[in-house]
Amino acid sequence: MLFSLCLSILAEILENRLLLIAEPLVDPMLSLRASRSQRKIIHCDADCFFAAVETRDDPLLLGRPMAVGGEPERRGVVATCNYEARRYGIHSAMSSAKAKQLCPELVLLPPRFDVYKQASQQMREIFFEYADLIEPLSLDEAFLDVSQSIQCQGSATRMAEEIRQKIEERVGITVSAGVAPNKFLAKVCSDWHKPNGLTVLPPAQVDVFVQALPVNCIFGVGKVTAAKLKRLGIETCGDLRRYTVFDLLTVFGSFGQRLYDLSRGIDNRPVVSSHRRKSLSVEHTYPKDMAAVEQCLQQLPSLLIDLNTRLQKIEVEYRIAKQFVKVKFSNFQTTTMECVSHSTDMRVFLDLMQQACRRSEKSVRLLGLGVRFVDRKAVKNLRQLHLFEQ
Ligand code: TTP
Ligand code: MG
Repeated sequence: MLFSLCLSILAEILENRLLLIAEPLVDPMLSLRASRSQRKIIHCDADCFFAAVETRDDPLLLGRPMAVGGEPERRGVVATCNYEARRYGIHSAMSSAKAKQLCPELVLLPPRFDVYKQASQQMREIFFEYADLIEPLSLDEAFLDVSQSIQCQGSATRMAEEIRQKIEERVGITVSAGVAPNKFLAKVCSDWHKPNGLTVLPPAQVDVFVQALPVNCIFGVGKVTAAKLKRLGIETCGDLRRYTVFDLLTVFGSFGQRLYDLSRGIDNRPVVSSHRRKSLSVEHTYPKDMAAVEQCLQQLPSLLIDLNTRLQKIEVEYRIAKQFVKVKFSNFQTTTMECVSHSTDMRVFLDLMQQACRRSEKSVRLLGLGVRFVDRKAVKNLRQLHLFEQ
């Protein structure tokens, strides 16, 4: 018992070794405690997930450019493609027609969600062999907090290696992983040596690593914010650090705080096991663009049936706060409209849809309906407020 405890402490010290060496040890016990409180997060992300599952089930696909997605004739889009296809410039969400144009020999397969779900479940079972705290982000991606795990003598690096190996053996696909002291960095790391790579960022290397990181690695920094930052001469996290938190709050609002923290590699978000969804929606791309608003409105009943069916499948505790509609026009411009509501009222959807469709002269290629849910925290605060008032 004592021996394994010593081993686990030793493994932890080794993993944080650079931290211990780099910082002058004023009080060795204090530093040891600090390193012990350091979190160890693993982020796993399967490589070209749907495509990998298809190749596993049909090895003839090996080495050939292939994608999973909708038919080009029905204006389908690519869900994902293998790395061979990516060399042609094909990517997720590209229209299948464009993908075929870029690579005429592309093998395009329809998705088989049940099979992907099964593979995802198998992956999750392997994650549970190493951590209790698992936060799935999607079918093929999850964060694991292994700070308290005693497997592999507590070495997160070895746990990540074993997880990757077991998934390859049992599920038949490869997974890339990142090991770091927080979620932000673990996710960046899992992408660092994709596909089939493992990247470990020890605490002592965080500062140097983050300094050189391009700002678009920060979640929430899309093309628009990246361009805005570039105009200010900010391209890396190191550049961001020249600004005070007040500067960033002034320019970017509350997002400025996140920019300030993440550019220093600080991310205290915990790994949360049950991820609550914020909204639920259904959408459909039509085989032919619809020019008349009335034609769009006629599609609503069937969309509403789909939405209600999906709503029935989720937990009852979700309470609706808003209804919204989405319209994508023929030029791919998308608009949404929403309003406060506590149900899926057809008249409300009709009204929102009418207004949304009129926002452009263009014909319509996609329609969507959805609901946003009440934030559980907000409900709790409200209840507390009522109690307080009473
Ligand atoms: P991702 O992990 O984003 O992509 P990927 O696993 O295919 O490729 P990578 O190696 O870059 O991780 O998404 C996981 C699966 O989710 C993907 O295989 C298909 C599906 N998906 C869609 O259906 N539509 C999308 O737009 C994206 C991004 C993914
Ligand atoms: Mg993936």
